[in-house]
Amino acid sequence: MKYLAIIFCLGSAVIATAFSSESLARNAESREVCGGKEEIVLTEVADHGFISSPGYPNNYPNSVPPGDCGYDLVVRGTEIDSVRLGFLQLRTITGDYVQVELRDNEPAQEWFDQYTGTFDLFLPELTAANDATVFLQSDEAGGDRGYLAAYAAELPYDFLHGEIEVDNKSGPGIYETSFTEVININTETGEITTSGDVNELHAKVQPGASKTYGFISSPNHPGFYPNNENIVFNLSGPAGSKFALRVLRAKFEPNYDYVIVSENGSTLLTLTGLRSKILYSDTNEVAVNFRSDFSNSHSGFLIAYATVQT
Ligand SMILES: [Ca+2]
Ligand SMILES: [Ca+2]
Repeated sequence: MKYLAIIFCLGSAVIATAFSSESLARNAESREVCGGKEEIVLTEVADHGFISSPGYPNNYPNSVPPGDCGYDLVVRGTEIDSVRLGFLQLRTITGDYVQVELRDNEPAQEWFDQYTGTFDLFLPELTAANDATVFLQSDEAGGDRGYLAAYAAELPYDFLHGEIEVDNKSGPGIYETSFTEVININTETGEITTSGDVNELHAKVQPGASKTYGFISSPNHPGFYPNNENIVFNLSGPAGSKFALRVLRAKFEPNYDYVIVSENGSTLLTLTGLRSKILYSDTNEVAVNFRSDFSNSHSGFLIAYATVQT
């Protein structure tokens, strides 16, 4: 674990692990209501994805008992040792809540927090821990959309902080790319098209379980991106919706490689490092432009996107 997220510390809670016959019966019942508790193991190969409340983006069910329905995010790898968690939407009403638990080793520490209300505009900061648990609890009546969160393993230290060799940057040719790849992502129809090689598309776009959200990344991420890249990701969603973007990883050659997020031609964000805050568009159309110059690359970026209906 390389840094601690700053969240409210409510003290350390002991997570019950004993299985009584009563809790087993309760778990069986909960699986019918909300799918039960799922363990997601992050490895070097499967290192990012989404979790959501049951039924998302439709309303979550009623009468979901605390702790029975949700996710344990567990990191098991020789290179990776912790997970980042970034919410893209979080909506509950009084009587219901989302609980987030973060646990670290060496020193052993634990935090948990509960969220009730409409957090779209002030979602929890990007958090990180050795492992995490997220679940939703609901009472017997009334609900909302619940939550959608992206997770990604933190990259090994060398990926994040390793020295990059800097070639001589003098002279012309820094951005003489001959081809701009345009990737169109439509979260209403689920259609994803590219003006480049369709066989390489999976290395740049990874749709989630629903067509309304997914990941975009620099080519080959978390491997090093190629030189001379110019990729425009055009995200469009249904009329009246907006986009939530969450940067989970970012590492570029300083000053020469970058990502610009724009809307209606105006820059919303120039990305050079990890940005912990959520980024919302005002409209249903956003462009994300990745550029790299002729030399020196790094692990690039991983951004989670989601169409958010408010
Ligand atoms: Ca409720
Ligand atoms: Ca470069």
